Amino acid sequence: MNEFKPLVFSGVQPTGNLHLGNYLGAIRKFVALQDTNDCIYCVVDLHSITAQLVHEDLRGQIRSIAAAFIASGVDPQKHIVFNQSAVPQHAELAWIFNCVARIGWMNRMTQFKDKAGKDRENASLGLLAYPSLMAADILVYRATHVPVGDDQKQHLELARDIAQKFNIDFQEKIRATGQGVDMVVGEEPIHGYFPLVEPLIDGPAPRVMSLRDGTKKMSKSDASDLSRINLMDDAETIARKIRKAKTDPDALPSETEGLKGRPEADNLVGIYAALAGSSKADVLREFGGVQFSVFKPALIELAVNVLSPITGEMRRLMEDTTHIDGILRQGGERARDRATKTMKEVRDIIGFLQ
Ligand code: AQP
Repeated sequence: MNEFKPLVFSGVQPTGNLHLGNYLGAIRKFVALQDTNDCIYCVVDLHSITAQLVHEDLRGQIRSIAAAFIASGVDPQKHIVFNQSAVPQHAELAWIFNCVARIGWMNRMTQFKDKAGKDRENASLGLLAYPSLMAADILVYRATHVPVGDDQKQHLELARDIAQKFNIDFQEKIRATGQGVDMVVGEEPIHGYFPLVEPLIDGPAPRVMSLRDGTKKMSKSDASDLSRINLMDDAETIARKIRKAKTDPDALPSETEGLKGRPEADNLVGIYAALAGSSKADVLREFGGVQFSVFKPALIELAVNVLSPITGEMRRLMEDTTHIDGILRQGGERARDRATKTMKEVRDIIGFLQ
């Protein structure tokens, strides 16, 4: 093998209502990438128990994420859609990566600091090791590209660090097994087993912000439901949330420069651009100089037009749990075949008895 085969992987946690940030930052990109790439999309249920152990309806949450993927346009026949816990090799590789990664690397993760809060000693060990499992999710398929929102950038850098340390520490053994790829790390040519993943973060809304505070990320766990547009919201709710979205008193600028220091305006323009498939500059060419009282109704119309068909299809899919479960089971089998091959090679590289 001379180079890594391009492969897209990404995942979403079943930890609550999916929102516009998850859709624009991740799921919409999943759909766009599937025409030109081999893709694996995962409901990362093992991650969902890191911050909160007991969930009222975890099965329902898992099904709703899978339904959102499919309702948005992911093709589960051409590509792979499955839930993480169906492929135990994710957890097996995560254990190995726990031994590759350093505690200092994990302690520096801003998501861990945010989620653990002040009482770090009381956070689960799983929450600290979360990025190690995330690296395993991707690398158990030796995936090369990962579409995510901007908040996951640091975790992907850590996945690269883990892959790099594994490749360097085991390089002689990798060469001996004949399963590696010639690659250059820094200036150094090495023979590595895991690719250094490329994050795919671009677009006009890589970090969708809260509708109540333009400096805070739109998030499932925000106490205020008005802060986010959920994928299951009906048209009336979407309209009410956008009408109530925080703004400043000025008209929209004509150029993107004018959005500096105006986080709420920047956010709403970015959302419009992402939903319309255009850019902030295009949106401002159309709406520069207008007041929010004019821009908000246009945004409501666009958001409802884009999201309503997805919401309707999600509802329809979730009524037939046998169908969704069948898709996940079949996807799990296909994913397991690939992950089994990787883990056989990884065990061989490390030197475990097979
Ligand atoms: N606000 C956002 N803007 C753009 N992308 C976002 N993503 C999440 N929030 C935004 C992207 O959605 C994908 C799935 O995220 P996740 O559910 O696995 O984890 P998360 O980032 O922890 O999502 P939340 O909504 O913020 O959940 P809580 O409140 O539980 O922390 C990822 O690609 C993520 O980047």
